[in-house]
Amino acid sequence: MADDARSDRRVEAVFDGAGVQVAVVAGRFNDRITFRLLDGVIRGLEALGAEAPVVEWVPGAFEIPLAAKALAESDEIDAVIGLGCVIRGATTHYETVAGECAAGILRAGLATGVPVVFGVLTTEDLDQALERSEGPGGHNVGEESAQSAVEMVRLLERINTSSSS
Ligand code: INI
Repeated sequence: MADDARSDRRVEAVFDGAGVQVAVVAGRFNDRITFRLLDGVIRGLEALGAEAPVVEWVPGAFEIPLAAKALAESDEIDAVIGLGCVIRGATTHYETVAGECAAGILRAGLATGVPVVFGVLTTEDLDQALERSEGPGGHNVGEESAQSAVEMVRLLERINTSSSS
């Protein structure tokens, strides 16, 4: 940005998805929403030139971290995206499901060194979830997650290459 005094030193994100293989772990709970997020991931990856994703389904957000870690350990996978939808009004254990899912996704990435992206909606109600999982041209957290996955793959490649030379 022009008004940012440090902008000349900023390292720009790289969104080149060529050859990047992403795996998606999607929760079936609230799948009206998670299918929409998955559509967003597919659109996002295609726009960046990445491979079509491998997709695995789990019962709900709570199960995403374990499957994400297993996929991240595979040599064929460059990044994992967890897709889920936890709606506060729909559960008495919203904090537990959403919090443990977030913590587990973070741990899966830290344990494997592979980017594991948090594409999980945590919303007050269904309307908010619909607003964040829109079709082409609209706001879709799945699409943003695809961008985050590719950005992190390229970032770690750069860091790992420069630290090994
Ligand atoms: N899972 C979700 O993905 N979203 C929710 O809103 C939700 N609620 O409301 O409870 C939910 N629960 C299921 C949970 O993720 C596990 O699948 C289940 O507890 C079995 O371990």
